[in-house]
Amino acid sequence: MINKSQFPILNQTINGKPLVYLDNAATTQKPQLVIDAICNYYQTINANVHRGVHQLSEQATQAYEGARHKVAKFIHAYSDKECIFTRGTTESINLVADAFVLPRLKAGDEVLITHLEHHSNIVPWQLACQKAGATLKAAAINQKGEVELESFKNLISEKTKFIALNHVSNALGTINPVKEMIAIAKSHDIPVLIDGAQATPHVAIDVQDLGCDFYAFSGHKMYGLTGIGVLWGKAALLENMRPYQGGGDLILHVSIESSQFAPLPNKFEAGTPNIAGSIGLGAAIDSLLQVGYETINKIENELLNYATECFQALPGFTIIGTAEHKSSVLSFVHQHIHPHDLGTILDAEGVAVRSGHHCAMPVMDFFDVPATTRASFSYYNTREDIDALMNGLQKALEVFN
Ligand code: C6P
Repeated sequence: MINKSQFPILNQTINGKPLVYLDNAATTQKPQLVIDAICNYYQTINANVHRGVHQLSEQATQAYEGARHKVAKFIHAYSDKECIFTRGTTESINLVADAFVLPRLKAGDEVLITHLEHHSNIVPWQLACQKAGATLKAAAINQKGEVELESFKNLISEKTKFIALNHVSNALGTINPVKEMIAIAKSHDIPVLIDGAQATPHVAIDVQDLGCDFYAFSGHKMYGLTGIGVLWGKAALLENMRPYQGGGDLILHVSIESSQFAPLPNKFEAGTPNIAGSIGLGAAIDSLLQVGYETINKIENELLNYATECFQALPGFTIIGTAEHKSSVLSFVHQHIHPHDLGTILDAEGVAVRSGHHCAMPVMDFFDVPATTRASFSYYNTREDIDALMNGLQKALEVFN
């Protein structure tokens, strides 16, 4: 049974109005189950992992590795050791750019992304390409905000050494046909990373079925904490990569002259990890699976359809991003009212949305807008929340008339 009361933060007023939280693509709120898991960890078993023989350290290690096991099952990894805990999607992508792509990239090579990417899936590739003298290419998108598959195919050549694609666009909500795109990449023998930051809260992930080489996601977008995320990679590739950072916990033996690195996954987890964050991510996975993607999709699709319908009655607004396959994101602009003004007026009504470029400036450039206002829905949102959004937008129209 889905109940907002399972998310304590939602039970408050903002500016004297009940909070309506529609900024879930930026970060989701945390269910009591996740909050309890963190409290329980700190109240009962807090200790460093992989280090002590004392009981607390063993319990903390068990809980930490238990969370890794949950992650592995959640994304259908071949094994737990392929799941590296990172700070989030951004760090996961940087890890691959630095430790896998850069050492294999030569002058004249190309890395391929799409025009729909978040900056976290653009800038690491720019940095790697600049260092290697390689070129970053981006497949075109259409007016609906969908990737043009012909452009994607046409940009692949023998120069293409790596492909990085988002699964779901944060700015528009487009769900990309990544399985098909991965198959195209694989027919050319090109390794692929999928940025799954916006996918895991909405789409069941099976990395084996997708056929990609790396999959990156963040805990906080899927009801877990900030500062924790995952890089999944095929063991054979991870094993042949150099460590991304040096430090404790990733070594077998160190002398002043050289170091021998620990096997996966420790090789990529230098220093004391985010133990509480990992345990919270395990609890977040439990809570997501308890609700189930079928229910999540049913609720979120209904909310998206209802909100899209409601927009027809609002004069002067345009929805940006009308892809056939969309997650529960509604990005929009008004012909006269700036997105930041819309965001401020909505905030006065207790409605939290995001206004800005959403760290996807190439998408904004394509649609020739400086920014959009973005409402992004979770399964804990209701039709009443959409009504509050619409009332807030009506107020904005009155203010600016
Ligand atoms: N998008 C948004 O409001 P981090 O910050 O590492 O957890 O995630 C980065 C990231 C990467 N890819 C995509 C598709 C994303 O949406 C994000 C984060 C947030 O849209 C914050 S900018």
